[in-house]
Amino acid sequence: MIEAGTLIVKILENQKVERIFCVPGESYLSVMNGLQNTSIETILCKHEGGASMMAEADGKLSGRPGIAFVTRGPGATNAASGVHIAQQDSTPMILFVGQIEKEMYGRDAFQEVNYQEFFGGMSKLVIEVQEANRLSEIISRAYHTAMSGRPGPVVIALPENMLTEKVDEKPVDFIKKINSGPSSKDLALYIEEMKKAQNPIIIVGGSVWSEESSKNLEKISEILNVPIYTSHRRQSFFDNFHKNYAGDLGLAVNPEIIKNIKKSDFITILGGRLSENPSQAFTLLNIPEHNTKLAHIHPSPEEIGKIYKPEIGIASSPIVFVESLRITLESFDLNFKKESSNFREIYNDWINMNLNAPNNGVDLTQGIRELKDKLDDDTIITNGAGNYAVWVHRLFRFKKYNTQLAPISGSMGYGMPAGIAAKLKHKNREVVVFAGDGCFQMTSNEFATAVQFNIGIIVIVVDNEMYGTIRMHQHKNYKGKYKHTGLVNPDFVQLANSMGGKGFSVHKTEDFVKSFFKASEWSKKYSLPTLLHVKTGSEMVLPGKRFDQL
Ligand SMILES: Cc1ncc(C[n+]2csc(CCOP(=O)(O)OP(=O)(O)O)c2C)c(N)n1
Ligand SMILES: [Mg+2]
Repeated sequence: MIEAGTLIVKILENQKVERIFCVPGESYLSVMNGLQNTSIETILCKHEGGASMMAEADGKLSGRPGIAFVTRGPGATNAASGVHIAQQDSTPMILFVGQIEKEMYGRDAFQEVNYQEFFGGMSKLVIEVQEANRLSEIISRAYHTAMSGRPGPVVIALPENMLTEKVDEKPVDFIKKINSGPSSKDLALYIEEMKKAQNPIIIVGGSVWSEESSKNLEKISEILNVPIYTSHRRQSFFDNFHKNYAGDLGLAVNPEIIKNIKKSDFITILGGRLSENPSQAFTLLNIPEHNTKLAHIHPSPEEIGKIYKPEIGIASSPIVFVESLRITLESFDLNFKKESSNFREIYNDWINMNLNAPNNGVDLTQGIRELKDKLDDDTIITNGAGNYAVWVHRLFRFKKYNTQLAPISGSMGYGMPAGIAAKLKHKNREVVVFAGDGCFQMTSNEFATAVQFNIGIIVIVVDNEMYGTIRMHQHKNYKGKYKHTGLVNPDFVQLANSMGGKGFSVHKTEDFVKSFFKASEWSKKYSLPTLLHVKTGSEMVLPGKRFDQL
């Protein structure tokens, strides 16, 4: 007989969970006790928002649920930020919440929250475990739910007195991901439409991808002779140096990309949903019916037809779809000669465009341009939300799969916890976090977590002394009225030093790369985080654009 809390740990061991992210609480002491003696690493965070974002990023990297543990109402409400990201970004994740004792329900007991009501609208499943002997069944269901169809978050509430029950249950074995796939008829129809099309394009997105599927898509693009666009913040799903890569559908998008997509006579949305940002506020395609042919391939049939009515709808994991399509295409000798389009020229022009520099402060454009050429291909770049991220998305080029971790949900504060999760998973790779001064201060406390767990990441804080994105919107809508978007910042270098890492300041563009490598060396030597405080001034609002040029 073992305590239910220990059974949970054994179930997670069977799932090959490498680490969990948590803020402790007395409500789940029994699980914490189980975690004393296990191969699973426990990452103690400073805030449940950080813990849940780390778990979400872990899920993004592994394709299996990232795991977070938090306690009761205060922990769960703090953790909601990561759950919401998992929902919007379609990331498998399980949030375990220590719950009050069963006998006290409904009395507004200490820290009581109705999790069904609270998380109901932002998770795939919220479930409370009433009997310890059903833990294997419920966690098995949670794993299947989090990974299947459109992946997403599951919340499991664990009443305190259930956790201390003694049980004699077998922990459920490893739970495999169930994949949907295309029928041979689906594939034949799709290939038929590809043959007829003059200038087809494919837009890659979603979350069910892998290194191998990215390679399969390269092959497909070569055989079909089709340009590949990546969706917002999914730039590393396709090698940006490949001759068929055509650019990304992000914020502040290249207008030529929009023109090209609008000219296409056959558009494939592959894996994603073409949500608000990549669809440029739902203006890219007509809704519900576009005026040219549309194929939508998504792991969940419920997502197909939700917004766009496709000519061809295929409920398939994109991983399985591209594998089957590649094999089918390679077994025939088909000729897919298409109109030659100038998509690659458009992409290169955009990447290499001459962009105005600021009169004062560091020129982020030049800094990133110089840095990107010097980093290894497997470097992982993370960020949160803010205009600084537009520089990152526009100027970086991603070669290897899943080297970009950025929230589709547009959550500030994501870069720091995502960077921690990435470095824990890939200890020998460089991890670079980009954060605005506003963004960083949402999760800067997790810098101390990185110190505690010897996580040698480099955090680049882009300091323009404001919530620049919102200032930009003020400028566009209420020109001249800029109250409530200015920031009085701490001394970021001292902040990093005081937490036990090391801060470096960058005041001149020419010092950017030099300081970066100093920071990188220090991080490697001591296995501790470093911070690069980059003073950009407040002149530039977007790459190459001053406020007065908006
Ligand atoms: C959690 C969260 N709160 C608020 C916002 C709204 N928001 C979007 S960008 C932004 C400002 C970001 O400021 P900063 O990180 O300094 O980047 P900058 O725009 O100045 O480059 C705000 C407040 C958000 N996206 N996420
Ligand atoms: Mg800022």
